[in-house]
Amino acid sequence: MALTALIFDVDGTLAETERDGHRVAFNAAFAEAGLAWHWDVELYDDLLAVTGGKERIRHFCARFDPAFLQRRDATALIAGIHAAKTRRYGALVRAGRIGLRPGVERLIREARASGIRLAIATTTAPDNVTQLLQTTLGDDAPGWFEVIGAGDVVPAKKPAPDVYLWVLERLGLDSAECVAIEDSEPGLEAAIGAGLATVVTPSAHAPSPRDPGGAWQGAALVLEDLTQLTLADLAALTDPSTNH
Ligand code: XBP
Ligand code: MG
Repeated sequence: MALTALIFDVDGTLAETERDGHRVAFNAAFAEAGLAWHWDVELYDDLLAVTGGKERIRHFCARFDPAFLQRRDATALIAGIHAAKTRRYGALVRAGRIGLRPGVERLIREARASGIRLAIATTTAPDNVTQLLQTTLGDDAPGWFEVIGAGDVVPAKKPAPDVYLWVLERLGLDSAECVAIEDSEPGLEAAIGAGLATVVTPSAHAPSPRDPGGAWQGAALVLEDLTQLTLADLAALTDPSTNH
């Protein structure tokens, strides 16, 4: 089948957002709420195994502050902390603290110029996607993406395939016509689970395969970054005659 659409992950794929973006914003939100929690880089690397900010906070509490989860209003409190974190993250992005990874802008612009449809499948909150695209690519950039699947659009976040299936359904496309671009092990698992050929550009911070022998199993291509990736390479991944 011909390549019809590219589906991008956001965090770790479009930009290295985690260590100096999301992590910093979580800590600022914890301080704002008067909580003594602090996520250093080492702890955060570990917590990244759980995708989704609210889910990550809950997982942290289960391990380090179980009494917090006993509170009757724990779910609302977590939602409030997460909303503050989203505001803090947006401010960091708008301040220009997060740039796109190498090759991302070129690939997006080439795909647009060639009529390849674009979409996003991410775990992060919708506001975070809008802010990042507008700050790095321009105010109209969110509109370049025909479908944006983000945050809580599906209850089961990556590594479940649900957000990719949600995006494919709205694009009205079969997975065989699309390629996903991911950076992490949960992201790869989600994309493969939806039947997508997947290019992985490993993030410096997102979860990598724990077993080095099984590194990025199932990925169609693993690249350091997107600088050398062409539309012809991507089209080959959707063409069964090339035997990928
Ligand atoms: C990214 C995530 C997100 C961010 C935080 O995963 O796991 O949870 O760390 O974003 P992916 P929110 O790159 O696979 O989308 O706090 O907005 O959830
Ligand atoms: Mg990612």
